[in-house]
Order: sequence, then C-alpha cells, then structure tokens
Amino acid sequence: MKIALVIPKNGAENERSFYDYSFHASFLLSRKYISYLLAIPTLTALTPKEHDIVVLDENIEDIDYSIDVDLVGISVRTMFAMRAYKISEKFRQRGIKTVLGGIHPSMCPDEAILHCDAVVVGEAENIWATVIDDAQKGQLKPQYKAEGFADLKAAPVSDRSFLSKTQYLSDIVQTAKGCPFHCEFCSVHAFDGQKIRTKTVEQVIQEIEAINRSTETFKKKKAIFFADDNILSKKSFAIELFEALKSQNINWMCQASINISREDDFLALMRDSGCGAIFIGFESISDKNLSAMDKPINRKYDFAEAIHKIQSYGMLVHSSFIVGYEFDTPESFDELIDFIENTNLLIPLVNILTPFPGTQLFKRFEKEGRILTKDWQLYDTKHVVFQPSNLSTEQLLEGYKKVVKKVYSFDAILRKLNHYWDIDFWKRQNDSDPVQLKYRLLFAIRLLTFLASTNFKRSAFIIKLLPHVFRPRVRISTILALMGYNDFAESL
Ligand code: B12
Repeated sequence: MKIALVIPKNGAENERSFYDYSFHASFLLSRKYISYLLAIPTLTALTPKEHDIVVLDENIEDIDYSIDVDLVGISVRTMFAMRAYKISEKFRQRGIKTVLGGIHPSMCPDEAILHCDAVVVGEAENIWATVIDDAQKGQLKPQYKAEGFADLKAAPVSDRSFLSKTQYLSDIVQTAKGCPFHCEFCSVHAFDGQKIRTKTVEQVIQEIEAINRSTETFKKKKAIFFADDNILSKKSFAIELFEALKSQNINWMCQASINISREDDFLALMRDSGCGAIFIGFESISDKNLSAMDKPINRKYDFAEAIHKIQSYGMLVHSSFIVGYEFDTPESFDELIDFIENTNLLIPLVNILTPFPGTQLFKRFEKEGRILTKDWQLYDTKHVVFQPSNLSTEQLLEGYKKVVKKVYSFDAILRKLNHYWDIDFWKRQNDSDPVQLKYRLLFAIRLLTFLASTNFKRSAFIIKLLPHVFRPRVRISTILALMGYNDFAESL
C-alpha cells in the first residue's frame, strides 16, 4: 500500500499565529517551519517496510489531493482539528480511506469519526501495524484503542527519512513520556500517564546520529528540541543522556520544571553537552492562580532567582505564562509585563487560558457553563474561548495583546539583547567557531539586503542590531525568532 502521513496547517484560517513562521520563511528564503510533528517519524518507523510512505506537511507545502495513495493517516491536535477534518473529507471524496490519530481524536473520538474512516485512541506504538493490516484487507474498524501505555524501550527508532531535509528550522526528539503532576489546564497526564517511561540512551543517540548524518546545504550544528515535558523527570537517565550528548555536537533545548534551578550539577552538565535554553512553564506570577491550577511546585520557588541561576550557567530561560486564570484582574497584565521586563526574559510565550478537551479545566468549565465556543481553530491560546472570572472576554483579549506587543516591541527586544550582550557571566559562552562566524556573516548580509524591502521600524531595529551581530553571546536563531515574534505581535 501507499500511505500518506499528513500534518495539517497550524492556526486559524486567514490569521497569523505565534507559530506561523512566515517571517522566518521570508527572511531565510528557504526554511519554512519550526519543525515537523514527531508523531510522523514515529508512525513511519512503525509502518511495516513493504509499504510506501509519503509525508504531506501543509505547513511547508499545499496538499496535492490528486496524489496516488491507498491510505491517509492524519495527526491531529485541537487547534488544527477543523483543518484535519477538511483534509480527511477531501481524500474521502476520492474514495481514499483516512485514519485520524493524536491527542484531539483521542479525547474526542465520537466527533472525529464523523470525518474519517477510523480513529486511533491513544499511542500508535502497539496498534498502527494492525490498522494498516485491516486497511489492506478492506476491514478498517471505526475505532482502535491502545491498551495501556507503550513500552518506549521496545519502540523502533523514529525514522525521519521521508521528511523534508531543507524546510525545517529544527529537529524534535523525545526521550521520555509521562508526567507525575496533574495541572488542571494540561492534558499530558491524562494522555501519557503519570508514570515516567523512558527510551534507552542508545535509542536516543541513534536518533540523533541519524539526524546529524542527514544532508544539509549549510553545515551548521543541528538544533534539537527535546519534546519531553520535563527533561529531568528521571535523574539517573538524565545524567547518562547528558554525558552521551557531549559527543554529538548539537545545540539542544528542552522543557523542565522549575526545580531544575536548584540542580547545579545538572545545569553544568547540560550546558557542557550543548543545551542553549531551558523552557519552563511559570504559568502565573500569582500564588493564588498557581494553587487554582494545581501547580503547587511553582509556588516553592522565587521565579526571578531561578531564572538568574539558570542563566548564570550560560543558558537562556524560555518561559510560558497563562493569562486569564481565575484570579487575574485588569491589573495583572501590567504586573506580568513588569515581571518579564525585570527578569529580562527574552522569549516569553504568553497564552490565553484555553480549556483543551480531556483536561480537568475543560470538565470544570463545561459544568460551570463557561465554554463559549467549540470552534477548535480558536483553541490556539490566542483567542478567548471561555468566560473568565474577574475579567470580561474583551479585557482578557486586550490585556493579552498588550503584554505581547510590549514584550516583543523592538525597544524591549533591544534592551534585553543589550543586557545579554553586556553581562559578565554570558561571556563564558564561546560560540565563535568558523561555521558560526560564516553563519553570522551570512546573517549580517541578509539583514542588509532585508533593509531595502522592509518597513521603517524594522530598518531602525536592524541598524541598531548590526554592530552586534558578530558578538557570540546571543544565538542568531534567537535574534531571528525575536524578529518573527515582533512581526506576530504587530499583527495583533
Ligand atoms: C513538543 C511540544 C510542543 C512544541 C511543538 C513542536 C512540534 N512541532 O511538535 C512547541 C513547544 C512548539 C509546542 C507548542 C504548542 N503546544 Co505543545 N506540546 C509539545 C509536547 C510537549 C510534545 C509533543 C510531541 O512531540 N509528542 C511526541 C509524539 C510522538 O506524541 P504524539 O504527537 O502525541 O503522537 C503519539 C499519539 O498521539 C499517536 N498519534 C499522533 N498522531 C497520530 C496519527 C495517527 C494516524 C495515528 C494512528 C496515531 C497518532 O501516536 C503517537 C505515538 O505514540 C506535547 C505534550 C506531550 N507530552 O505530548 C505538547 C502539546 C501537544 N502541546 C500543546 C499545546 C496546547 C501547545 C501550544 C498551544 C502551547 C502554546 N501555548 O502556545 C502550542 C501550539 C503549537 C501548535 N499549534 O502545534 C497541547 C495540545 C493539546 C491539544 N489538545 O491539542 C499538548 C498536548 C500539551 C498539553 N499541555 O496538553 N508544543
């Protein structure tokens, strides 16, 4: 059989989203999107070898619906569920069978089946081969449910050979699944379970070696994002992993809980193995909100101290905040702006509270009659889809826009960049290898050519930026991301 694996386009139709990356595409002239969905190389590896695979990623090119395939598998998250349904229906109009899997169909199987031939609930590892077999026999069932959780140590190494090698900005690798916490707004514990399941370090290294081997026109270090919810969820495994990463010569980034800030030995090891940034879900600067979210761990830490500590090891802290929780008021937005500015957080991800299906929050809001819409394309954390407690929906939306516009204004970006260029501890980061220098030179040239075609505000920013481009302490990819986020903020 010929199987198409599909990634639907992200974000609401005719709207810019934080993950749009059209700015990056216009700037880089080639690379179009942050990354693929890891479910796709996972499914590829699980597909018996006698079948042919083609990957269709709508974030990098339009889908060719006339393609000759026998089965279409689509990976679905809530914010692009509507888009996935449309794609599925278009293939079905041609008589091609479609299967939907991923977090959204797993949480809403009765809805998903209205738009496809089969829904897979849960992880693909123990079930995908059966689905393919049934499809080949013409005996697809409407629903397949994974029993229990997959043993990741027994899973094949993800196979990226059918993905574009030139269109993505970074690769994505997962070493473990499961989360012991039970935050009200999150669906991870419901979907992946609370017990930590790791791959073996050998599996992870094999995956990274394959990524490193993949050809590229421009030979710079590979950027890898670890999709684990908390890279430090199993400490003995993490030590072994970080030691093994040292020889891989990659730039990597991960997610972690705030307690990582007190783990000095880990922080040093992470930096030495190529970690450039740690993404932490701070969620709220209000203790009352953290309690309401059921995220007590964050209450035990002084956020500013934790941020400073991690950065003292030469790694950036990327951060995530939720606005609109129960105790947020009209004043909360200015307080958040002040916090972000005072702590020099360069890439804060600001999200409007969103009750994703399958979360405790969704259940509570449904019970309280506070869900305003189930138009899933608005569930991208940039729209208000519920009735807040102490704010009107307009106040929440405007407050969100205010924060994003302020923290991604060129003034704020330049002030924070200057902070990182100037501070002493950052000098440790030695990024001046010849490939990096070549990359910085190309970046400077591209900035200059960009000047001719861009607006006044961006030109002024570029002129102030240019003298610093060869200073190694902030990565070019970070600066580029900031320019993209400014572009997004301006579009709000
Ligand atoms: C990495 C990650 C990101 C990366 C994305 C990089 C990328 N290109 O994927 C970044 C940091 C950019 C990100 C951003 C966001 N994310 Co995110 N992210 C994750 C995370 C931590 C891991 C995802 C992953 O790669 N998993 C590994 C793969 C292998 O697992 P999987 O996709 O679930 O696939 C398995 C099964 O679902 C199934 N399956 C999947 N597809 C298919 C298809 C078929 C046909 C079949 C048979 C089976 C199948 O089999 C697979 C193997 O077991 C998850 C949490 C988690 N633990 O899963 C959240 C998660 C996916 N993110 C989430 C959210 C909300 C967001 C943001 C909105 C956050 C924000 N505020 O901006 C944005 C939106 C981005 C977007 N529009 O996609 C939610 C999604 C909830 C939902 N219902 O859709 C999750 C689940 C976390 C949560 N808190 O609940 N995210």
